[in-house]
Amino acid sequence: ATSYDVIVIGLGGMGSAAAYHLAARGQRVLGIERFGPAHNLGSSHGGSRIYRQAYFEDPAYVPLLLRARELWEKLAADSGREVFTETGGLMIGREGSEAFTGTLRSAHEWGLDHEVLGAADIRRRFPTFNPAAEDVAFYERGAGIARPEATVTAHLDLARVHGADLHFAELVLGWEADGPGGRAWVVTDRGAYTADRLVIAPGAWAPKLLSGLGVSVTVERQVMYWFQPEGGIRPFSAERHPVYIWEDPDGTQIYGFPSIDGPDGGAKVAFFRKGVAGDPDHLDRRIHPDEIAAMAEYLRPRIPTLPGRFLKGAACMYANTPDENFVLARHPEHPQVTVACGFSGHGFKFVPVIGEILADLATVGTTDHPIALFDPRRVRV
Ligand code: PYC
Repeated sequence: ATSYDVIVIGLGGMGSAAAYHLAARGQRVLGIERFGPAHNLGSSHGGSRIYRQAYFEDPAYVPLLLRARELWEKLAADSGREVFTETGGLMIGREGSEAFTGTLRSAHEWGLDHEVLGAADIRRRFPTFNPAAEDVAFYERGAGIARPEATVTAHLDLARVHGADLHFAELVLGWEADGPGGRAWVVTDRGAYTADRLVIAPGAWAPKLLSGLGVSVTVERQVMYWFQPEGGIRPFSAERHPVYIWEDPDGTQIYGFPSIDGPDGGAKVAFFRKGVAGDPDHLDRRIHPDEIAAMAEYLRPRIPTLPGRFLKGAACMYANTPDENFVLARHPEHPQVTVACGFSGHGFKFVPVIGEILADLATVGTTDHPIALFDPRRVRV
């Protein structure tokens, strides 16, 4: 079997970042991906992901987001690709909501710059939105858009520059690890490989490739929608329009983006969660008329001009843990194996820092980044 320092299984958002950070540290890296580079069959496609700092999910994510932002800038400079665009971000909800009050809590805890807007301020500053009188919003200037395909391509290109071998259209059939301190082995449909360390970043294939973690990962089908707004795209341009998450009193959240694909590209919007269970090998990739109608109907009272004309949709997958926190750790049963999974629909904004953490864990065994929240032993389900 051909031998490496580290083999990375899965070259989507997280795996491609790990391959780059490991190769840049001088490790001999093999990356293996079942599909092509920057493909659209997993969780890292669709042109845009939200980046935000005042994190309602848990303030413990904030230091990682601050480091991620530095690394987004570095990745853009090193690759010459537009991987990140600052647009500002608006979190709309009621007092007490996750989107508003949770975000504010993080901002206060970490002293993050922000503005609080009432319904009239929201309407004046961002006239595409039609909030209820009781809605309030948290605005942060440093939020923006991370671009998944450009990011994966940038990390893959840079990994190659640093000497990584990257294999595409190669299916991992299985992996094994010898006892503690021993080597790891990977068998694919094309060959067998061995390495001192393994990094497994399987995305939605986590339930099929990983066992013994002690935390369950379940796969959810999600749909992204692009609409051409009524009255034109101008009010949705990235110079005028923030990324946003809008939470209803019943807990439903939508999220969306300004228009970034030119005058005919529309603007993207989606429900955050509320998906149905999916199997990554048999995902329903069609976008059904009733789904489009439900989204358009939901948008009409809230962002009235957005659902002008439906342009296209795309299905992707979340890989959810029970508490929606990531799994990022050495494998509890195999210290030479590092795992990154369960990003639960909110991982992409962290991609560059996850790559750095995976490189730390795979080479040194520990990291200075705060990752206690991602220990697979935190929940037993
Ligand atoms: O993490 O901001 C986010 C997000 C919004 C929708 C899916 N993820």
